[in-house]
Amino acid sequence: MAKVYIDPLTRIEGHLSIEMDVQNGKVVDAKCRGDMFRGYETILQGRNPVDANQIVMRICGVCPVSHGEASSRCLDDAFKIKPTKNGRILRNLILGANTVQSHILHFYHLAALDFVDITAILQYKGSVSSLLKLKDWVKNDIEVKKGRPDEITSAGPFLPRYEGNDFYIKDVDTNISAIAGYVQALDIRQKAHQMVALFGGRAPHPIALVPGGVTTVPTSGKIKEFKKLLKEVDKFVNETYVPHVIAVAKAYPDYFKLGQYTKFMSYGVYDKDEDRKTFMFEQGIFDGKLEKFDSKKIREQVKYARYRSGSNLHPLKGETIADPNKGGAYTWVKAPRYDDRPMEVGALARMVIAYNSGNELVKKELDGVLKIFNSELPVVLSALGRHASRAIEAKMISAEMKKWLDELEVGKNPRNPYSIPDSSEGEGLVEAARGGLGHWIDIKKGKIANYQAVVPTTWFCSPKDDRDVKGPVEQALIGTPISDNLNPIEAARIVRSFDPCLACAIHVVEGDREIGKFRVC
Ligand code: NFE
Ligand code: MG
Repeated sequence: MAKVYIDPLTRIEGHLSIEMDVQNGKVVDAKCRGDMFRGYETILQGRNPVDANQIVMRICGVCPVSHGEASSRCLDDAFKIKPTKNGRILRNLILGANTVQSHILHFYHLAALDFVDITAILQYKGSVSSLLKLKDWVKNDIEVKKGRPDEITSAGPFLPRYEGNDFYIKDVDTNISAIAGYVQALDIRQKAHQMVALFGGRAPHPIALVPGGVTTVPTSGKIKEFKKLLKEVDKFVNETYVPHVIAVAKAYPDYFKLGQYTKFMSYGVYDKDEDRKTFMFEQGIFDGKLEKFDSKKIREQVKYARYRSGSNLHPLKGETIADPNKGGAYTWVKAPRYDDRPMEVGALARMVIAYNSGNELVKKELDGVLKIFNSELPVVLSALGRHASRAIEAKMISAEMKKWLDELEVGKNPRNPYSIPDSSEGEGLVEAARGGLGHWIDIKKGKIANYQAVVPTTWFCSPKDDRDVKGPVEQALIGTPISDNLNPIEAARIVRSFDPCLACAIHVVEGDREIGKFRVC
């Protein structure tokens, strides 16, 4: 049996390492480690409750919108208010623009280079200046790597890379097309950020998300500008992103069988009413069959996490007491469980729950994908299913955003007023790009007595729980074939298909510590 480490796992947000036992070319055991500690939940204690909104957005630069939205809803609940109709729609639009941006980021800039051969750009014969520039960068990266094969270099974004004969797509045209998509995606993400800023005040940390709605009054000028940007983003999603995901899926059909997991949770998202009763993507639990979601069943367990907080607490009573040297603990990520079960969250979870809830739009899109691959639903519960779900979702959200813009009431009130109660409790649930995000607040004497965030990556990158049941990524890795222990690209593909963000998952930074040395990936 060999120990195989990916430390750190690059091209994700934050620091994650994976430890695997590999026997006869297959993963037989896996540990998912979040290697840094931050501490936002403790920073919040004693502050004005409305400050939470702006502070929690600093948890992450990739999904600040979702933290701002979860926090606003959490304060809505604690202040006993609801958003106005405009406030609800503007929140949907800001979140939608951020999610589409995030999915494009994940596919092209975080995951694609596990499949696409970046060195194919050296055979590019065209004249697009950005691609010619890229050709020079890649050439330079290869030169640097030749001189210092075992060192991490900061020469460029593409190296070090996994080195193996059969790791990448062979067709030069497909590779060059995907690489052109990689470059174009940078520009499209900027446009999506501009969409966030139009109604959110700025990006990436929008200032307009507040309890009761959004501070930006929708004007016809802003709506027109948003529509213009959306048209370009929508075109890219339909004509470039979706076809590239299909090309990768056709080249790597095995990944419809790898990285499987079968328990899913969604808090429901893109609210259709101000009471959060109806959604574009439904709320629910799927574990062989659909179940009704009940947030009272959420707990965080810490047997293997570096905390001496009480274990198995509901987030309203949650604690964040760091214990860096705790015996047996192997991560800073807690183990959230729903009714004692580790749940996968994210676009795939949203699609599976919507599909099983009878969502006609999702059914049409998912059935379309299954038809292309001549397959049935279970294949979707896999690494490729996660990529496909993000692409489908980006397409659907882009289409839906056009309708939401038409539902806005020009010049009308985007938010309801609030007053801060002396004591109250609140819960704010939203679906971030990476999955279900929950914030909980306990207000005493008008200040934050306790604030807890349970984040998507905490769900899927969780360690073993109090009953020694592994987290979703750990379980999904078991059985993965590893062709070369020094280049475990197959495992990296599985982990990355979940789109981990450790900055979100732990929300704390331990300074003065070497995060790790690595020579793979
Ligand atoms: Ni830092 Fe985040 C998203 C949230 S993930 S990216 O999406 O919430 O755990
Ligand atoms: Mg937390």
